[in-house]
Amino acid sequence: MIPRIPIKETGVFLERYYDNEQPVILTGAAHTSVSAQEVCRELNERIAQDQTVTQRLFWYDVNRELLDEICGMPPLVDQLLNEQEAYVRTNCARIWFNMQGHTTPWHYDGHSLHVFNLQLKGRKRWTIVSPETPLYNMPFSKTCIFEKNSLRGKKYLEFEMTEGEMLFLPRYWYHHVHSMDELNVNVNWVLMHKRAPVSSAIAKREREVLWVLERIYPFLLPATKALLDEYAGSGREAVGTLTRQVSTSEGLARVFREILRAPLVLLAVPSQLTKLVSLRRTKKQLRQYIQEQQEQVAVPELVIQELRKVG
Ligand SMILES: O=C(O)CCC(=O)C(=O)O
Repeated sequence: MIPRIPIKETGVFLERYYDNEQPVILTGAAHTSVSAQEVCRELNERIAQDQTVTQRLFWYDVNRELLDEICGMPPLVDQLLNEQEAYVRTNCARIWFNMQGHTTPWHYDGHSLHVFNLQLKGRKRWTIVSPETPLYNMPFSKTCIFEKNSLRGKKYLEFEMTEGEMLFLPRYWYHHVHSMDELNVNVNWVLMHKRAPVSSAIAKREREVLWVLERIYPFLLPATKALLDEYAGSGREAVGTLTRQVSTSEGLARVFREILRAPLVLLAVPSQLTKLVSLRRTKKQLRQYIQEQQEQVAVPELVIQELRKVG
């Protein structure tokens, strides 16, 4: 069972979970009586007006100020984002609106990011797998090859996140997230700790993959170059902290291991196609839903006041 501790127990959190890169749920992180629909409408208005927002496949990358205005940042997260010990990207916050039935597929977050995930509205069911017992990844990627992974022999946790809870998801933990209520809103703040990652199979793989990419940089596609250039908001400097100790033999062995995975990718084509169809469907439902919401009368001032109480 995943541990839960009150967010005000900062010392316990830092010592037991943050420093050891172990997941935990922090309770009492937010409270708002405003409905999910109103939160969604308000955040959407803000997002539409802000030029710096980047729309991703099913979330938005936003700067922390945008989210500060809406729901405030828990002081604990504020402290960690400001530390000299973290690399922080400009758009270090993310907003997720998901309709019932949406499933975020298996992956771990890129850029060696630690995630603070606050459930503002609705409920989500998470399954997370430790980087010590890896799942099969696409070659050179953080996305999993299969959507149905056997968890036998894996170190994993299953739990539900409810309103006001904040999950600390350490770097490299795989996750698969299912939206349970009609509308679900959660926000993330992300950072890369400068300290060397806690040792695990996936931490090692990430370092080796980056080492290989660094060496073939001129031959990379623009998107992969951008991964290195923008890594954790600090680019090649952040990459360098991870690749420093990788030896040539480890790097070359990684190339072979990743290539050996190619046949599995072919086997996974049907499950990847099903996943894409399902993601397109839930995204379309969400677009329609937001459009309907925007056509209704908004009450932004009330919503902002209520949301400011969060955190
Ligand atoms: O909320 C979700 O559906 C997915 C969240 C996630 O993947 C993340 O926070 O990295």
